[in-house]
Amino acid sequence: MNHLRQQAQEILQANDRGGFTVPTAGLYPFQWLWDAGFTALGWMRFDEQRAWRELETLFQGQWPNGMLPHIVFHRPEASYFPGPERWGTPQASPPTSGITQPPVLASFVRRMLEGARDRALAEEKARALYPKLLAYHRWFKRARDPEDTGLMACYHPWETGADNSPAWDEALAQVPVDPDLPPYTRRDTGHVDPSQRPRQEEYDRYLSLLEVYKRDGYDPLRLYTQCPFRVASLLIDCVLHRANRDLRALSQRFGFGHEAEITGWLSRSAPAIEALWDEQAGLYFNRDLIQNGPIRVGVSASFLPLYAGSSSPQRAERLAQTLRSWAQQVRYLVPSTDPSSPRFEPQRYWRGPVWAVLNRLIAWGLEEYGQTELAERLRQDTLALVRASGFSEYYHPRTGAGLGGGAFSWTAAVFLDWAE
Ligand code: 9WN
Repeated sequence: MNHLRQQAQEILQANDRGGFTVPTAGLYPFQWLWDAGFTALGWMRFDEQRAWRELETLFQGQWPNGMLPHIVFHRPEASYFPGPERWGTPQASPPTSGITQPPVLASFVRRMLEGARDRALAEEKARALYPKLLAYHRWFKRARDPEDTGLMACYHPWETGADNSPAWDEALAQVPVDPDLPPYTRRDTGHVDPSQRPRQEEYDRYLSLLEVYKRDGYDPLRLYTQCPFRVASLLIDCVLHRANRDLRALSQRFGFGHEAEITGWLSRSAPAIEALWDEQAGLYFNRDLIQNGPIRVGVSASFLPLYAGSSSPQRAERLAQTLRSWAQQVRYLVPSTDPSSPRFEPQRYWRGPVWAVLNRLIAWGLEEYGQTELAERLRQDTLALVRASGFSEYYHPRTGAGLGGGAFSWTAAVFLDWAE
């Protein structure tokens, strides 16, 4: 295992661009929001100073309204599309995208603080990050849940982190392809076999949504009623619920005094997440906010209410049963789509492959509900995939083959954080 730890460290070092870590060279040459969170957990295992720096650099891209964008374009790079010109956001220095991603950061800051060897450094850094985290979470509540429903409106599959998940098929199909869509060349399929990436018709709609944002001046409240793609995503809502619990703990620890405000948010999000439960399916479903109905396809995020901590012990037990039934159909947990779904595609990105980061989040949840055997199974499966196929972006749940980009930062980071 030691040589793999060594290799994982070397991947983070090789992907380090001076204060930020690219997810992988070529395919993703900038800093991504939730990748930065996981990557910081990895850096913590061998260079704490550098770990904190990852997050500080990410926050250089925070918007004045508190939004934290999903990509920060620290310096120009032609190997990725769409870059800053296509996003055309008001944010110039550094330029950024105009949407967010699963807000793992407050939880990871708390975790980094609690696990730090250099306590004084961790106290100083976490205290300094706190106001920025609070501004980000306040933005979520204000911009994405103005009616106080407890669920956040997401405006793009990219925001959910699980871009081409079959959960978004119908909602995305409702997005009209812009008849004046400026021509573009995809870069992703130059780096990765197209059979492992989203389809062209999805990309046309991903890009059409950018034209809507630009026309609407990136006004979040206008998008709240006008955006042709609006979903409540378990990845955003469960991660945010958990992050708010951790933000509240940080507020208390440092004496910032925001506990009542955050408790108010939590009291709305917990029942709203639980209302996504489907008794017959034995899991949670995402929700289409335009059709106003559940999206009935099981995905790996369907287990995340365990990570949020909103499930009852009965529902947690039922989720564990559902996960065991998935395990009968694949060799490695957790496939990103229910393997019995007709939409399951074991090699295509978020339509079937296993992602180490989802395994990590789900396992945290399982542990907290006392499902230690299943949590350990997820850990062992993740380590086995790395041993068999290296540090890939994602893996085939039946063969264990490595898919997507290679020498991948968050996979290396999860390994460093999770291997003994
Ligand atoms: C768009 C960087 C990111 C991850 C996402 C993953 C993928 C980007 C893309 O790569 O998305 O954000 O262009 O495919 O889906 O979760 O953060 O690793």
